[in-house]
This record gives sequence, structure tokens and C-alpha cells, in this order.
Amino acid sequence: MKKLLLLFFVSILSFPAFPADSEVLTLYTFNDFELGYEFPVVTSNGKQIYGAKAVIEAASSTSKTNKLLHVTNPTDTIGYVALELPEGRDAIYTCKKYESFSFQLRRPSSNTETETCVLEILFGSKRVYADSEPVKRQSDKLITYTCPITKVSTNNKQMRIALLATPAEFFIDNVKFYEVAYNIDIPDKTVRYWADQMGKNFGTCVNPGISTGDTFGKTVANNFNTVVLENSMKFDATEPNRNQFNWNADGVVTFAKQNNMKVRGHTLTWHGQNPDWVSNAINAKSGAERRQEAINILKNHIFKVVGHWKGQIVEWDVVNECLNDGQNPAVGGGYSTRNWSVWYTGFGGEDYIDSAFVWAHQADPDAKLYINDYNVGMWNKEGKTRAMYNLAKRLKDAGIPIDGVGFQTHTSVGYFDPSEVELSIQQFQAIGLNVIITEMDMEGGQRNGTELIRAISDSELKTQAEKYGKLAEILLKYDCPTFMVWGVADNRSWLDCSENTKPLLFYADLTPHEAYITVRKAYQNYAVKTDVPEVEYEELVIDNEVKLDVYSITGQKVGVISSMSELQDYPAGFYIVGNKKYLVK
Ligand code: 9MR
Repeated sequence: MKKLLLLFFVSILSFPAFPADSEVLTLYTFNDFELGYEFPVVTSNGKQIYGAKAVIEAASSTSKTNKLLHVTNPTDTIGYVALELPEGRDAIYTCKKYESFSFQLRRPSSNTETETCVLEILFGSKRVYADSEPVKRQSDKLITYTCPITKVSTNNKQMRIALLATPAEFFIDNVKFYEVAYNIDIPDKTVRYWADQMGKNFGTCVNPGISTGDTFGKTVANNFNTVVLENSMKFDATEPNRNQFNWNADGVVTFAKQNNMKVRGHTLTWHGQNPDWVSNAINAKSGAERRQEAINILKNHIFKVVGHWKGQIVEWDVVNECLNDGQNPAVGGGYSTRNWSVWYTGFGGEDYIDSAFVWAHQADPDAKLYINDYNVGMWNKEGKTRAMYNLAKRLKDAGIPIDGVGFQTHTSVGYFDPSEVELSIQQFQAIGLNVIITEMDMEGGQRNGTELIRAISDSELKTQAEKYGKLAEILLKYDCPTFMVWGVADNRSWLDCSENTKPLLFYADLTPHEAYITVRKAYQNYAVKTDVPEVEYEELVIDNEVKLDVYSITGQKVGVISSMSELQDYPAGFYIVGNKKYLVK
């Protein structure tokens, strides 16, 4: 099989579909309307009031481009100027997506209406805002009002603004809406939405029993697009007795399918969570028979487990935690693996690592294969990272089918340094390996051994948000495919006292940490970035044939191309090819 690497350069210019600052929506400046255009003036029930008017006018005699809306109501019925709510959506949606709005209001000094009157805003006929302080007549100045939105449940699509006076006259300008930071029911307020757009895996570990029908399941499905089993794909769970398999994790795989999510596999080869029969069987033999027994057990396990979920697992942690702690080698300076692991002692060496990858690849050639470990990720601060580099390079150089390295990232607020992870990513990518984050949690507070002395502070929660967000930015910048946290809510983490150290992205009540919001913003900003630089694109040519899958922005496969130039024939829009996004104009 002949393999050739060709490099293409594809230029991406702009993607204007989203406003630059998507947290604020400027709904009406009125500048785009024709002079003289009229908006309806209505009663609180939406009936047009004849004789009342809301007309687009020039803001001043010197500027014809700066316009505003002039409302005059000479009748004795309170008149509300009626504007469409954002996105043409109803009040229920608007109340979920936006927490406040602002607009500028001016009362002319030269009219005859009452000196003070109350400002009232309705969505449909339901009041969302009423001034407690009456609006004073101002001498022709535009005053900005910022109004928190009181939730209402009406599907009416009109916003109605009135001064509660008859007659009344006022001008309004610059109506803006401010989005809530998070709402589980508004897709673009979740990381999942943006991760889907970019074909990235953003996930959490879960356990069997999860269901779409409850709040927890909904929290997982709406906020993440990938799951990994916390324990149920491990050796003791899947093969509790020799060659008798247990597929307890199937329910979670079904849950993932129902919710259009991906599944990571964790883990095939580890010193931990092995049933006793494994070591008993291996230890009952010696010499070549012992090695053969270990080979038989591991090979059978990998073929059966990977085979069972073939095509359904996006990435496998093939080997977990094989490195010794506390090592600090130089690049190229070697590494040491745990020589007491049952697989090491069974095989009589570390070649179990190589074999595990080969078998996993044979069992499911489409799954991406990872080596995974803790205390790896910070290039200068964690010496084990360089041990991992040396090991992974040996595997890669030997032609072992390894796609990359999983940094578990069980860490803490004070210690974690995202820029150190960036340095590591650069090093691993330079030797052709992906880096992914597989099990992240970031504790705050203070411990003395296992005893908790202090819970996470507010300032640590802020730092946590910054560091999670910064890490997300780095992962996107380097096109890392996967970012997983090890649990959803603080009270369900594997860590002791986690309800107080708050290492995850959701509080126990399933409301998000500030960290979740910064991660969402990092994904959102990256997805809507308009100045995407030239992207270096690699095409793999096999036997003179090139095949590249093309995905829509929401992750559906829409076709196959054999060169990047064919993408130009697709309808205008955004496409994902090889985990990079392209704009067809
Ligand atoms: O979170 C897992 C916990 O429920 C288990 O009791 C524990 C047993 O070893 O494993 C935990 O998950 C570990 C993961 O499989 C590998 N990296 C470290 C994780 C936290 O200990």
C-alpha cells in the first residue's frame, strides 16, 4: 500500500453568521428603517390605537442617518409602541435566552403631559418591567434604561413599551437585549452546541442507569456530546469470569445513540480493576506458558470487548497508567513502566503495551487509540510527561497503531497551568500524536492529607473558570479532538469532599460553574471566529485514491470528496473535513 502525504493550503476568509459580541443583541438602532416608517401603537391587549403614531425620524436636523422612533399618543387610551421580540421568537423563548434589555428614552421638554409618569414594558400583554421610580420629564436628553426581564409565559411575539400617561409623547432608540450566561434549554448557551458545530468531542464520565427522562440525564445530553463509562468498560466489569462477558455498559451506549452522542472506551489494559481470576490464571503458570497465558487472556479480552462495541466507540484508552510515578527523564532519555502490573509480569516485559494496541486496532480499525495517564500534561512541571513522550515516541516509531496520548488531568486550581499543557501539545503533535484531555477535575480549597481544611473560595472559583477556559482555548487552537471531565456535578465526583472542593463544571444542583461558562465562551468564540488563518490541510492518498468525508456543521456526513477543490462545488456554507472547518462561499 503506497501512502503519500500531500499538503494543501486552503484559505478561509470570513464567517459572518453570528454577531461579533454574541452576548449582546442590538435589536433596533432604527437606522436601517426608511424615514417615515411607522410601527403600530397598541393597547395593552394589542389593539391598534388610531390617532396614535410611532414614526421613524432623523435623530437631529444635522444627521439623517442616525434615526429614532418618535411616539405620539394624543388619545385618552394608554398607548404602547409594539416591536418584534428578538429572532421573531415568542416571549417564553426570549425570557429564557435574555436576562435584561436596555433602550434609550427621551421625553420632550416642550409638551403638555404630566411631569412624571411610569414606564411600563410588556411582552404580549404581560408586564416584564415597570418602573418603581416614575420617569421625569427630561430636557430632551436620551436616558438609558436597563430593565431586568421578569419571566412571563406567553407565546406572544410583541414587546410593548409605554409611558403610563395620556396624552404621551416620547422617543426611543438603541434597543438591546442581554443574553443569560446559561440556559439548558437554549442550545447555543451550552458547550455541546458549539462542540457539535466543530466536530469536537466534549464529554463526561457517566454510569449505567442514566436516562434521558430525568434531569441528570438531560443535563448530560444537553451539555455534552460524548460520554465515557466511569467503571463499566473496565476489565472487572466486562469480564468478571474468564470468557464470560457482561455488557452492563450497553444501556449507556444506547443512551448516547438516542442523544446523538459519542462514546469513549475506558479502559482495556490496566493494572487496576482486574478480577482475581486474571492474576490467578497467570500466576498458576511459569516460563513461556505463563507469557502465553497472559497473551491469551489479554488478546481474548480486547477482541471480545472492542469487538462487542465495534463501530460505536470513537476512542479507546488502550493502555491506562502504565508509567511509574515520580520520574523526570529528559526528552529522548527513556522512561520506566510499572513492572509489577499483572500484564508486565505476565508478558515478562512491557511489550504487552505494543500488543494491546495492535489487537485493539485489529478489532476495530476505525476507533482512535490512546495511551492514558495521570500527572502527565505539564511539560516542565510534570516530569512524567516526558516519560510519556519517550514511550509514545517509541511506540509511534515502531509503527504501533497509536493515535495519541490522553492527559487525565486530575488537578487543582493552584497547581494547574494551561500554558504548560500547550507546551506539551506542541511536543506531542510534532511527532504526529494527538493530545486529548480524558478525565479532568480541578479541585479548590485546601487539604491536609485526606482531611479538608478549607472549601474552595470565591476567588478560586474565578481562577478555576479562567484556567478551564484557557485550557479549552488551547485545545481548540491545536485542534485537539477531545475534552472530557471526570463527572458532571461536584457531589458525584470520585474525589473525597468534592462537594466542598468543587472540581467539576456543575454544582450539586446541576447549575453550571463559572468555569462551564468560560469553556462555552471559548468554544463559541472559536466557532464564530471570522479571521481563521490559512489552514494547512493534509490529504492521505492511498493507492492513488483520495477519499475525504465531508460533514455538515451539525455533524451529518454530507458527502465524500477526493480533493479539497471539490469542496468548492458544495452549496455555500460551513463544512467539516478532517476535523477542520471550511467556508464555501
Ligand atoms: O472514578 C473511578 C472510581 O469510581 C473507581 O472507584 C476508581 C477505581 O480505580 O476508578 C476511578 O476512575 C479512575 C480512572 O479509571 C483512571 N484514572 C483515575 C480515575 C480516578 O481514580
